[in-house]
Amino acid sequence: MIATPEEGEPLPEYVLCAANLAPHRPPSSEQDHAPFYHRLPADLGGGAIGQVPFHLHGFACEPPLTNDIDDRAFSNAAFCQLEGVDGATYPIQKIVLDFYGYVRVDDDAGTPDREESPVSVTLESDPGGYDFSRDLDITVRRGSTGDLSRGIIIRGRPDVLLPAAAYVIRPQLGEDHLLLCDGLFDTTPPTPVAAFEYNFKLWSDCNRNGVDDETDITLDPVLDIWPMDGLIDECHPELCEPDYNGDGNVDQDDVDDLLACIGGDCSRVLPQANPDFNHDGNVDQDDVSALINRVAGNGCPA
Ligand SMILES: [Ca+2]
Ligand SMILES: [Ca+2]
Ligand SMILES: [Ca+2]
Ligand SMILES: [Ca+2]
Repeated sequence: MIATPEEGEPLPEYVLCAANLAPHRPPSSEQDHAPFYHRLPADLGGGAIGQVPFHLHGFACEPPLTNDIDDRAFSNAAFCQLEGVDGATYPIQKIVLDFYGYVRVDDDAGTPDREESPVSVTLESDPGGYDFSRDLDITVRRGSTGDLSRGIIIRGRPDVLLPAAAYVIRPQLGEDHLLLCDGLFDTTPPTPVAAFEYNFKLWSDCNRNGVDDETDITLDPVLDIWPMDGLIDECHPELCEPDYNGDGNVDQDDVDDLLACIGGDCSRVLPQANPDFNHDGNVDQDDVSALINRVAGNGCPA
C-alpha cells in the first residue's frame, strides 16, 4: 500500500512505502518524502521497505525523543561510563537512536577513526562549534538476529568527561562516513538517512557521587573555594588561580604575598587560597616561581 494523504487528511495508522514515493504530508507541518509510521519499528518488523531516507523514530529511541529535554538528562560521569566513587552507585548511561529502517555506516570510506563519525554532537548553543562526537563511542547496534540494525549506540568515554551542557545529535554531513539506509532493494547510490535532531543534556557530577555538583556545593560550600567558580575544586586540579590576595588584580603583589605566606606570614593571602600553586604537594619556592611565570603571562604550571 502506498499512501499519499492529501493536505488536511489524517494519516492512516501506518503506511508502507516503496520506490518513487510521491510527497506526502507527515504528521508535523514539515514537508518530506520519507515514510512515517505511528507504530514502533519493532512492531512493523521490516527493514527493506523502500528506497527512501529512513527517519529517526523519536519514540523508539532510548531515551525517547519527547518534548521535554529533562527526559534525556544524564550526569556526565554516568554518560562517560565512569563508575561512582566512595560507594556511590548509579546506572551507566547511553543513548540508542532508533530508525524506521536498517542503518549502516558507510564503510566504503574505510574504518571510521575517532575524528570521523556518522553523527555530529554539538552544543545546542553552538551548532557550528566543536564536534564532541570525536570524544564519544558511536557504534551500530548488532542484535542476535543478524547483520542488520536499526539502532546506533552513543556513549561517552572515561578519558573525556564532557562538560555539563545541552547537546544536539545530527547526522554528519559530507561524503565520508554517512549514516546510510541499509537492507534496501537498490543500494546504488547509497541513501543517507533523513536529517534529524536528537537533543539531550548532561549535568555535572565530576566527583562521581551520583549527586549534581551544584547540589554538592550548596550543601558543602567548602568544595568550591579556590577558585570559587561553581566547579568542585578537587575535580579541576589543572586550574591555577593566581589572585592570592583577592584584590581582583594579578600582579607582583600576589607574588610577594605568596612568598610571605611560604615564609610563614599568610595574613595577606586569602584564607581559602591554596599556596601549593603547582599542585605538587609541596609548598615551596617552586610555587613562587610558577606564580611569577603565570603573572608574566606564561600560563599555568604543567
Ligand atoms: Ca557530584
Ligand atoms: Ca572551584
Ligand atoms: Ca591580586
Ligand atoms: Ca607546590
